[in-house]
Amino acid sequence: MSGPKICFVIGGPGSGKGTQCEMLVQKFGVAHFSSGDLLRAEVASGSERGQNLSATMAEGKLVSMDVVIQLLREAVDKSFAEHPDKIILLDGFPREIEQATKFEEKICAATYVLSFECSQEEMTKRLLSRALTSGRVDDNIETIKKRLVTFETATAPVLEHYKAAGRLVNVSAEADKQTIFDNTCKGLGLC
Ligand code: B4P
Repeated sequence: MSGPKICFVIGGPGSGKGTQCEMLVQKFGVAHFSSGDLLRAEVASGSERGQNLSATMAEGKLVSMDVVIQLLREAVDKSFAEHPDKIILLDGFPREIEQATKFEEKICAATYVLSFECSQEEMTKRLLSRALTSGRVDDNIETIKKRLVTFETATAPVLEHYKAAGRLVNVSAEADKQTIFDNTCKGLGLC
C-alpha cells in the first residue's frame, strides 16, 4: 500500500490557511490538521510536553521542531490508519526548512505544497479583527509584528525551496474567500 497523501499548507499569520482548509474539508472530505491547533490543544491538556509551548507562541516564535513533528506524526498515522485514501492537509507546516526536510525524510514526501500569499498589511488587519473574539495569546499587535518577522526569516526560505524544486502551488490570498478557494482547487487540480 502507498503512504499518506500529504498537502503542506504554508502562509503568513492570518493569510487564511485555516479558513481555506476548512472549505477544502467541507467540499472534498479531506483530513485537516493545523499545527497551531494541535499545539494549543497540547497546552490546554496540561501535559508536560505542553508546558513551555504557550510562552513561545505568545512570543511569536516557533516552538521546538521535535514537538511539532511528533504531534503531526501521531495525527497523520491515526488518520492514515482510519482513512488511507484521504488527502491530509497539514495547515501551518512546515514553517522552517528543517521541518520540511525532517518530515519528508522521516515520515513521507508531500504530494502537494500549497502556499497562500498575502501582504503584511492585510494579514495584520485580519488578525486584529480576529483578536476581538479569538482570545488567543498571539493575536495582539506586538506579537503579530513578531510573527510576521518569523514568517519572513524562517518560513519564506521554505517557499523558495519548493519553488526552486517546481513543487509549489502559489495562490494569492487577497480576495474574497470563495475566489481564493476556486483558485486553490484549480491549483491543486481538484476541479
Ligand atoms: P497558527 O495557528 O497557524 O495561526 P495563523 O497563522 O494565525 O492561522 P491562519 O493563517 O490559519 O489564519 P486564519 O485562516 O484563521 O499559528 C500560531 C502559532 O503556533 C505560531 O505563531 C507558532 O508559535 C506556533 N506554530 C504553529 N505551527 C508551527 C510549526 N509548524 N512550527 C513551530 N511553531 C508553530 O485567518 C485569520 C483571519 O482572517 C480569520 O479571522 C479569518 O476569518 C480571516 N480571513 C481569512 N480569509 C480571509 C479573506 N479572504 N478575507 C478576509 N478575511 C479573511
